[in-house]
This record gives sequence, structure tokens and C-alpha cells, in this order.
Amino acid sequence: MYQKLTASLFGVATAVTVLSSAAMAENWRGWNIHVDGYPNTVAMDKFAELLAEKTGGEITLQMFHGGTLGSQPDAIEQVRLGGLEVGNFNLGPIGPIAPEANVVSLPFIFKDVPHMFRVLNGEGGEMISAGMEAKGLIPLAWYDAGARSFYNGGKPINTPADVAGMKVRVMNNDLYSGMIAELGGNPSPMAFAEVYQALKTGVVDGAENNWPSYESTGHFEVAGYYSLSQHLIIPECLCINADSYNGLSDEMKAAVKEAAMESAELQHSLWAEREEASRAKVESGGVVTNEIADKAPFQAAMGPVYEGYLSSNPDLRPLVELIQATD
Ligand code: GTR
Repeated sequence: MYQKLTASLFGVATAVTVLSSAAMAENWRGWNIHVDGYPNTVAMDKFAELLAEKTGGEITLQMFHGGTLGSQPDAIEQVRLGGLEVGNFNLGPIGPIAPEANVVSLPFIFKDVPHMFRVLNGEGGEMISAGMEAKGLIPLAWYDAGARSFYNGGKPINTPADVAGMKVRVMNNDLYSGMIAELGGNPSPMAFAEVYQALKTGVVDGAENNWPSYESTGHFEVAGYYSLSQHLIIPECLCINADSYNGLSDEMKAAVKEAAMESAELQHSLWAEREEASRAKVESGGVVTNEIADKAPFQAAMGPVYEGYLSSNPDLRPLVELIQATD
């Protein structure tokens, strides 16, 4: 009897040892919405490569591109809850979950992309990161997504009156719906993957995005007027599930962080090239681009959007002011 017990206990102990050494190698899964060759796709693949290299194979990452694992809001939930470990997310759809991160979705809050990065790399970035971490997401590094402008199939937009009555697709975030409504348009929140058909069939009249997404999705083929409103400059993150990261040893954390920073560095340089290439491609495909001589009326119309954000989040006024005071 005693012998039998020892033997079976020994069996259990062996099984536990085998299990725990198998559990040491982490196999992560990552989400990305973009197509092959897009700067973020290349940079996320680079992240996977660097991760394996810098952790000596202890952490591997399998990337799923093209939104194959679901829409962005769903994928954000997945990474928050740990169903997926990693994602390249736009902060737009993170805003409704983490109010601090929603500050970047206030129209015209950033003067330009360098201003956005100065904020992200300072105290503002720390507040945004802390707000995201409290919701289960850690931004390991920031990706560039340029500026978003309006496009549609009917006419150039020069004033808010040109947006009036237009049905415009936005990402899922009340701030964007408010933004379109304040310009007199009809906001239509919709998943990224549905926008091409919606533009083509006239379900919406227009949408808004940066040059690379306008080009990579083919939206330019069905909405040929691109008006440089540059009303939103939204950063993106290379984000990780908070428990997956916080459960790592310090050494592994450093390796993961380093891989993310190097991936972001690559993304930034690929982004700069792609913005130019995408613009050249769509313009040679017949897109009519216009500068907006006076953006002040667009900015002035955003008062209620700011007021709405601040009245729901009075404690975030200092963050808004910090961004506005950052040179
Ligand atoms: C792109 C962004 C995507 C997604 C998309 C959209 O610029 O990189 O993550 O947010 O816009 O409009 O849904």
C-alpha cells in the first residue's frame, strides 16, 4: 500500500515537473488589422522576430494580420481579458474603455505628429499608460498613425458647411460621433472592414483616415476627394495584456520592452515612407486633394465635444491642459 502510494505520488510529481517546464515557454498570439506590407504589419512581424531572439526563444509570438481574429473593439477586449496577449491598436477604440486614453481623440488636440510624440514621451504619456493599464492593457510602445482627414465621393470639403448633411463613417467612439454631429453631418460608426462596401454602395457618403489606410483599403477608388482637415492625430500602441507582462521576470520584461521599442522605431520610419508613397499612389490614381485654407471654423465647432469630455471626466482637465500647454 505504502509503496503504491509513493509510486503514484512520484508519478504526479513527475507530471507536475513536466507541465511546469512546458509552461515556461510562452506562445503568444497577436492581432493586427492591416494588410501585408503595411508599416504596422511589418513592424509587428519584426516584434515577433525580436521577441524570440531577445528572450532566447522563451517567448514566441504568432501574428494574425488583416483583422482575421475579429474587429478592433473585439480584439481590444480579447487582449484585456487575456484571450490574446498582444495587439497593435489605435487609441480611438480604446478611448471608450480608458478615459485617459480618450484624450487623444479630442479633435485638434495635437498640433502635429511631433507634438503628439512629445506628449506621449512625457507626463501625459504616463497618465495615458496608467489609465490603460488599469483596464488591463499595457502600451509597450507607440506607433505613428499620422493625421486623419475627410474623404468622400462628391466634392472637396473646405468648410463645416460642406460636411453638413453628409453621412460620415467614424470609428466606434462617441467623441467622433459628436465631432461629425457638431459639423452638421450624420455620424455612422462602423467597423473598418465594412467601410469600402459602405462607401461603394452609398450607405455612407464619406469617411476619414490617414493616407496609408485610405490607400491600402482601396477607399480612394470609391471616394476620390481627400480634404486635408487633419482633424485627428491619434497614436497607436503595441499593447500587451497586463497580466502577461506583469507576470514576467524583470529580465524578460526588459527583453519584451526592448523588442517593442525597436519595432516602433522601424514602424516610424516605414510610416514616413508609406505616407508619401500612399499619397503619390492615390493622386496618380485620380484622387483630388485639397488643403483647407482656414481650419478655424472646424476647430471652433468642437467646443461641445471638449465640454462633453470634460464634464464626464472632470478629473482629466489637467491632462487636457497639460497637452495644450506642451510646446
Ligand atoms: C486606421 C488604423 C486602424 C483602424 C482604422 C479605422 O488608420 O490604423 O487601426 O483604427 O484606421 O479607421 O478603423
